[in-house]
Amino acid sequence: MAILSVLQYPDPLLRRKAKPVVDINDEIKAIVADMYETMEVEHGVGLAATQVGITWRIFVMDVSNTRDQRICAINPEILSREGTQQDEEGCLSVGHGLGVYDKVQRAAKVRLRALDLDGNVFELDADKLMAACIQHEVDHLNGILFIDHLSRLKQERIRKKIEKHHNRL
Ligand code: GNR
Ligand code: NI
Repeated sequence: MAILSVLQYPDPLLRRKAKPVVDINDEIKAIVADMYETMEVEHGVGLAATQVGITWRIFVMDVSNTRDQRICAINPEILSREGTQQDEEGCLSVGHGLGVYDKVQRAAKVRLRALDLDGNVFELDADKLMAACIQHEVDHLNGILFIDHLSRLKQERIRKKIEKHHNRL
């Protein structure tokens, strides 16, 4: 197992669209194990393969306080969305550690369909943080970041904050 480095905005690799997994082989299983480990050490509630430079449609998630309810979603699809919610989001790839977070409007409830590590299809109804996380991770697999959902002004402020941090010395 290994801890993977998490790409940071504005890395163009974060804009790639991930490809469907065709065979859940040992390589894919090893990637997922590394993604779980990376999500854990970075204290994220979710992590998409795109964030660690891998362009397969895979995300991992654990929204529990006990950190013992891991979910791996391969080739995830959001089957339905219902209602709206607006909650604070942050991203391990956007100004990690700089206090970059903002409210994002998302569907309040989603139904997810994906493959698990054994290649079995599962469906999951989610709300609250889990619903936000699923939408955030599926966005990553399509090259979309949470800041894309914010106003231009807010995006510009975040971009400047991160740029300043990169130029610190
Ligand atoms: O750790 C994370 N917290 C979070 C909070 C609200 C909605 C989505 C998330 S996901 C984020 C980790 C991350 O960057 N995943 O891609
Ligand atoms: Ni993210």
